[in-house]
Amino acid sequence: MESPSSITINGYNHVSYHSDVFPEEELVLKSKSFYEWLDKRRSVRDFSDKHVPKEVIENLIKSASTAPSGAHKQPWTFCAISNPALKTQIRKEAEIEEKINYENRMSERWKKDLEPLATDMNKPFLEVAPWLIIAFKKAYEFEENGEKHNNYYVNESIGIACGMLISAIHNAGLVTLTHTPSPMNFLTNILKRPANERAFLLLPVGYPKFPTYVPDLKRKGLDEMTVFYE
Ligand code: IYR
Repeated sequence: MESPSSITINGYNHVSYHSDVFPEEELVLKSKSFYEWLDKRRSVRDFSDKHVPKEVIENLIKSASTAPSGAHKQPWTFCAISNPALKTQIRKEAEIEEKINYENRMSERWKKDLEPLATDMNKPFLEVAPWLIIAFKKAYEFEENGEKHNNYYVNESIGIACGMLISAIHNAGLVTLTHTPSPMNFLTNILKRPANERAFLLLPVGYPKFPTYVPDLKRKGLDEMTVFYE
């Protein structure tokens, strides 16, 4: 008997779902090639100002929005900024916070840990990259009747969405880095976001400057980060 294309559970419609099923040999090859491709991604700090079409940014954000989220509340807003005056203002205010971070708020040990990454309080990429995407998390929301409700697993949800966004950026042949000016409240003010939105992560998006160098980092091997229980 053919299975129905939809069923009802708790009064809600559920549609039939099929995942791709591959022969084992192909499964191994596909998982390996995906890993090898993802392993080529690097955080890049030096951007070219080369144009990236708005439609690309729309597709990247739509990719991020496919992330799973607590009770499917999708507790996020993505602000995509190409406006030069706004980028300049964001750079100015981010660098003010970063200067305080690097000079006062960060421990010596922290700064030592950042030395291999060659990052400092100067953030030219905030002006040079053609786009900045800022992910805001929505801790709570108001329903149409004005009732306030909290969202669930907000950090997990937006963290996963940002991970998928980073993968989508890599897939497009573009680069990014996870910039975390802290505190990030200035972004709420500059972008006039409502009180229920908190800036979570800032991702410049564009092409790398040529030539670009990235630190010669090694990633942990499987045996350093995995425990199998078979
Ligand atoms: N928030 C600062 C400092 C910084 C912190 C870590 I941990 C990094 O991996 C990189 C930078 C900044 O964005 O520069």
